[in-house]
Amino acid sequence: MEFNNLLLEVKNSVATITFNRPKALNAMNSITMGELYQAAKKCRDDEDVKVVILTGAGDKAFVAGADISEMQNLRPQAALSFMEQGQETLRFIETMSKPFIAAVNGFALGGGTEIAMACDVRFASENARFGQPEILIGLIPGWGGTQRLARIIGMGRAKELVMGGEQITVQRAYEIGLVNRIYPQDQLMVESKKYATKLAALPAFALKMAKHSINYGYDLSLDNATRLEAECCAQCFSTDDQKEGMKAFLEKRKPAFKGF
Ligand code: CO8
Repeated sequence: MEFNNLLLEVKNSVATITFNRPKALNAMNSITMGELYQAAKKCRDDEDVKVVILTGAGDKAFVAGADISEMQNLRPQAALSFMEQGQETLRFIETMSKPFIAAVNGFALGGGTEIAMACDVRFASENARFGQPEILIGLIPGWGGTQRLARIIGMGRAKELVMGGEQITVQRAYEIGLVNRIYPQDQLMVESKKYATKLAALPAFALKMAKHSINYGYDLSLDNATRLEAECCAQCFSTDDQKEGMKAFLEKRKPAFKGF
């Protein structure tokens, strides 16, 4: 499948999707968002893909937001369609059975922070900057930013960022739990791929259950959420990988997981 604004590479069980409009700092227009959805589906359906990395082309930006030139003349209904397209795509990524790593290599503003937040973990380079600056152009976030940011960093900090529109450094993003790890720019992809390769070798069904339990348990009551967790954990006992993992532990050897 050929894309205009994305690159998709699959190597050693890891897919890398690169936003590829560096001249516009990888700003997301509707074509790119559509391609992201298609690329994510392709990764879901490709049995060779175990983990997906999202990153941006160039050394300046991950994604500098939704494309302002495309948005400037939208009427509310068309704006809503663009938001729905983005929200569906990001929810698809967030709930897909395979892990997603955001390798944030520069500006992740507005829609860029929103895309990163839909991923399971966020690694970032030392020059990365985050923020929800929509308020500065007369908007609020529309691709889940008001909701995921509050869930990840807490409501008080989310309100500060969304209402004030300031950018924050990667160090601050790390302090407030928005970023998991910081790397020098030239190490970001090396380390992201290393981590992805590590995940790719883990039991795929258990990884899927881990993601599912956290995603779908988060907004439930503790009673229902722990029940969901127990059901997900119980299902792992139906896999060969659970048997192999425990057997290998008891035999003091490395497990050979098959992915089911
Ligand atoms: N949209 C379109 N073009 C962009 C964007 C963008 N978000 N960001 C950068 N560009 C373009 C610039 O216009 C410029 O193009 P050109 O060379 O043709 O003039 C090129 O990228 C380089 O940008 P700058 O010259 O501005 O580079 P600087 O290093 O000076 O500044 C910044 C970098 C700080 C990242 C700056 O470009 C900037 O502030 N960008 C906009 C950031 C922003 O406001 N993002 C949020 C957008 S709104 C959003 O994401 C809402 C998402 C969901 C809502 C959907 C509703 C329908």
